Amino acid sequence: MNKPAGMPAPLIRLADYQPPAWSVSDVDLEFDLAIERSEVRARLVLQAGPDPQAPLRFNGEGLELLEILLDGEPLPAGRYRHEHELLTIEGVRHGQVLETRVALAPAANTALEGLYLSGRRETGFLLTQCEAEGFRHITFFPDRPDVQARYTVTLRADRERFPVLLAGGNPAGHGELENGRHWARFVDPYPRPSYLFALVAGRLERISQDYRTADGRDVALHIWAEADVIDRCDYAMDALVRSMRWDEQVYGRNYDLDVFHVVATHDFNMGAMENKGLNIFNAKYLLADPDSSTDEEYLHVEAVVAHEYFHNWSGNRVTCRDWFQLSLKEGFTVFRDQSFSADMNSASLKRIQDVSTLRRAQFSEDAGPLSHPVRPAQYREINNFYTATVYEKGAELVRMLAGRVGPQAFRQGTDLYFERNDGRAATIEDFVGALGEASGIDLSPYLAWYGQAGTPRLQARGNYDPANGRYVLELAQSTAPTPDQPHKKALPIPVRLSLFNADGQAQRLRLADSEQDLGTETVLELTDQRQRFEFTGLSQPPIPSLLRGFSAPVVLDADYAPDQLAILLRHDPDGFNRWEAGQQLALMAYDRLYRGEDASAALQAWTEALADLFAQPDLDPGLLAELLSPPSETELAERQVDIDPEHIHHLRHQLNDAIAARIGLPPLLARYQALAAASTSALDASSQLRRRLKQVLLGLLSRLDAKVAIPLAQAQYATAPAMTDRLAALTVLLNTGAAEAGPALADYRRRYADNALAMDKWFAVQARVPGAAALARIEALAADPAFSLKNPNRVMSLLGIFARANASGFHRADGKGYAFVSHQLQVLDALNPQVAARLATALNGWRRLESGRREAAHAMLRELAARPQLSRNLAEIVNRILE
Ligand code: 0A1
Ligand code: ZN
Repeated sequence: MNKPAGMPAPLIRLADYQPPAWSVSDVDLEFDLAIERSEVRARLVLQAGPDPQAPLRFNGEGLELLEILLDGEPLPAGRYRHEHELLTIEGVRHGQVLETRVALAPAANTALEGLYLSGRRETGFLLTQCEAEGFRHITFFPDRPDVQARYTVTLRADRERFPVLLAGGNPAGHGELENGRHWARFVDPYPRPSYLFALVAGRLERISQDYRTADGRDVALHIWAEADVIDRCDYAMDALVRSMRWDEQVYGRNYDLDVFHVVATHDFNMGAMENKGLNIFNAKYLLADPDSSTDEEYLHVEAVVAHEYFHNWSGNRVTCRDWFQLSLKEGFTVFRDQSFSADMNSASLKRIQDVSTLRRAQFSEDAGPLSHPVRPAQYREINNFYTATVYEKGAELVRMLAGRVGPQAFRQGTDLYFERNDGRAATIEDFVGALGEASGIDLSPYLAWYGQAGTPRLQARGNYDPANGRYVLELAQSTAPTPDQPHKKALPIPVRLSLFNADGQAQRLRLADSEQDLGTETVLELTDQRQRFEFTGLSQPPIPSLLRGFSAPVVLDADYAPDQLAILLRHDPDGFNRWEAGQQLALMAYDRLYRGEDASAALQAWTEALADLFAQPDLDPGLLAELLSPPSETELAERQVDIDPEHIHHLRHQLNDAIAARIGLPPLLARYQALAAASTSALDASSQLRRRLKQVLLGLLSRLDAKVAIPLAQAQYATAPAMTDRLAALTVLLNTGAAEAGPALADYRRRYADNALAMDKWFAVQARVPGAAALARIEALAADPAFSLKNPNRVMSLLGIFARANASGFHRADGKGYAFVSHQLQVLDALNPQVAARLATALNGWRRLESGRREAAHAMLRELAARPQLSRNLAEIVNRILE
């Protein structure tokens, strides 16, 4: 299944888009399934494109062609060619039926794309993954999303070995065959692209629930998993039902088949997949129980279940014309799942977490050579574009559009979009156009956001004139050049703002030349490079609270004084901007510490405000936990060139130390103990938030006085009622280097030896431990019999965490971290190119490292690029990083 590159894969460009020369209206698939060798018969009704004389060229990779017929007649060898992963036939006619029979080897498929085996040969089950271009590994087909066809799928297999047979669509019969075999048929009434095809076959258990849609359809919901984990699916079912209701209520979208299947697998390259009627999930995002899942994992399950379900409309009923439009379904669906989670939990905490993720994953992606627009203009390997930019920044763009048109017009716009494009393969213009039409607002300037890479910087400078009570806010934007885009345009940037006085009161807003009272919050739209906005009627110099709710995905550069930010941190009623003020203060302190300057003013303003907030008994514990957490090392590193990750790691410690010292040991301890005494495994939101605060407090205590914190962590580990507390305790034991960490790790391993997802966390928690000893620990773990390069979750838990979330451990000055990962990458690439490519993105920032590390990383990348056997996936990433 691996695709040796040989020569570089061709560059595919958005500008070259052409509708398909030959399309397919009806697909009839028959599978004879077995672990080692399966056979697929496909009957395709051909549809001519604009030129009926054009040759038919269908994709097909790794297929053993057994038979080929046209209108029932075998095609002679001279009538077709099968080379370079294409099947070419000249002289076919509209309406003819092309029939092929091919053989596949599922058990040998380690790339986990196409038809493959999950688990062991003796006990595992078969499943498929087709997005983006996996269907061509199953049969010959025009494997592109603008070919939409009606599918009938028949599965045949040994009943004993494969008692459960599932495919997307409605069930359309099943029965017995000779020799202990059986069959099942499925028909999907909705035309759909090939990437949404799926089947599952094997020994699986299920939980089920009946559901009636708002428009009156009775749907059977089934969640399937292997017997040992089926009792961990209840939360996913609960989340599914809530997602379905929410989409009915908020977007007016109903489910449209009689059955909805969800299946969990431990062997999956990504999070989950929205196949029509048959969602397939990485078990990590479906299974949950208090004993082995953290609170954070519960939130992920809720979000991913919703995400995949929401794709049924934003993705399946309306799909993408081509893969350049990927964010049409992904950005919109992430926005939808974010809104759902915000409605289910605390909206401001959700916003804080989403913005943190964006900054950590997307801003850093955008700051290196892998930077690309939300709608990329070109790619060599589409699987490399399932990125934070397409997903998370894409969601921010939808959020901006939604904010611009307002909630009512947004709903009218999405209704129009779904209605007009139902059953079609659409573009981003179709989406933005529908919102524009429904709202009567020209949104076309926002299209520039989709085509322009890089994170804009928004500069804000304020000037107050006490003589006339006027405040002039000057806003200016700039975006640094990115690969392929040396010149950047001005983008429309919505700046939601309030103005506060020194007592922390929001002022009424009135713009000069206008009589209108805008209330205490308004949105300014910066459309040019630079604009001035003048507010009148202010009796005191105002403190601007800018980009409230993070109204645009930009980096803000405002000339705040520490005291002004401290006022926002104490008083801003908007939870997000209150947190943001604290982050800005932390960054101000960090910048000074980094430059070796006096940081005391910023540190003092920040920690004093935090200590006061800490003392407020009624402050939401979840918000407090976030307030007490400085920006991540990745975010801090964004601010520098010549990065020394170890230095940054130490500076971040100093920020934590400053918070801990200011609050002081007795209050921290008292609060921790109060929370610990009330520990339960309850999953309600408030219990979760208190656990989160407890975890942050234990971390601060460990900075302040390890001798106090270690016994607390040890006790917390021993008595933890649920995984969140257990893992938090283990983290502190490991990070403090406590001798007690060893027995705790051994205990954890004994307890969870048979639980793959819990063992992933055992690897991850160790992979995250910073510092010089990290590499030796990782090497030992990579040699552990429980480690396997064949399982993507295990790979990401150890190597992914090490390379992407342990900067001080990975970016060693001696370059040995790079050498180790390079070796692993080469072995991994031969097994699973998608996962290898994802791991390699950890080196995106190499150019901004200090010179010694830069040289070492550069040498490693050049050496890797020179390897002859690299997959197309890894080759593209390494070459783009090197460009
Ligand atoms: N569409 C899925 C993500 C996905 C993409 C590619 C995959 O295999 C290469 C698998 C899943 C989603 O957004 O959930
Ligand atoms: Zn998605």
